[in-house]
Amino acid sequence: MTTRRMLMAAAGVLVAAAMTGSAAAQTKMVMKAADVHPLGYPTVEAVVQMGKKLEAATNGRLSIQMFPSMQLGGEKEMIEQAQIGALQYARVSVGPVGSVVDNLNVFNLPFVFRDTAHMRAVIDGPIGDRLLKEITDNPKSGLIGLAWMDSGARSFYNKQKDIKTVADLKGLKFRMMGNPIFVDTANALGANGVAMGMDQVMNALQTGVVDGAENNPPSYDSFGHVPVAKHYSLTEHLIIPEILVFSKKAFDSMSKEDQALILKFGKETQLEQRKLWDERTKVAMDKIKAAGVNVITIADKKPFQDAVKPVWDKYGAKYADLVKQIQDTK
Ligand code: GTR
Repeated sequence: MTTRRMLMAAAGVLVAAAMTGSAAAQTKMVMKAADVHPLGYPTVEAVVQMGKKLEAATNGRLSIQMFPSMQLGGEKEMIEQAQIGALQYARVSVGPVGSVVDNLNVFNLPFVFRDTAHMRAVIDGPIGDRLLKEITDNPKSGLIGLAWMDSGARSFYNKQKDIKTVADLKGLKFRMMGNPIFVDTANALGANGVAMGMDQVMNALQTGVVDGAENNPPSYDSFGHVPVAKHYSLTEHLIIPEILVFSKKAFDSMSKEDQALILKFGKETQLEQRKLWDERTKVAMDKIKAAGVNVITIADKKPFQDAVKPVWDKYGAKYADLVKQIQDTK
């Protein structure tokens, strides 16, 4: 993280203690939240709404100031800021959190979920609860796991050509999120995976450092990549939930009552965000098609699933128990 960002992060924390009555009960806190997406995006909107609920429940004593659109950097930087307590809420993909709490990487394996409905059943059930708790209980994470959010399925888009088969991916350079599993996934498919934060992707696409990237329809649209990379193939190779985490350092400084509110309203965002997600996905897909993008449906994903076997050979065994439970989830 740059010094400038560190300073911005630290300066944005506004904690004013009103010294009448019990200090814990009276502490006014403007908590900072960050997201890589702009205002109005489902994950951002869900956290803004949660802030309003917190304000209403505490007569304005607890509130949230949202820093959208990568104002505080990429997700890796946001996680670091939450760990040191300079940021309270970070809404990030599970992708980068896998480097902090290893078991979360199970969600980062290609084709681990049958479809998005399966992913929802898993995050809403005991596996979802267990993994959120693992974040909170891990003494090294510095984070409290509050809720999962929806992020649909990720598919490849690129500047060069329609991708219909695995062979079509050969030699193309794709930006992947910063986690070795994703780079290995792109490589196993015959492409070249290049890891970078979202803050660098637009430039990399424009300058040709990469030929494409991969994401769900709302992100492909809202990051402004549609006009730059007009071939979109619904490979749906990764279905990675989003996660809302809270700074453990900040949490530990709060009263028990306030902690309970953070947990309760945090968890409620899981289903609230989902509604916003479904609406936004429809709108984004319509926009993508209206922009003249070739949206290719992949009827048979089996060749893609077969091609990523090396990724499963390399990482899968470690998570075998969780994978089995995921597969058994109806
Ligand atoms: C989006 C996701 C972000 C971030 C981004 C990326 O779908 O909402 O959290 O992971 O993808 O590709 O960096």
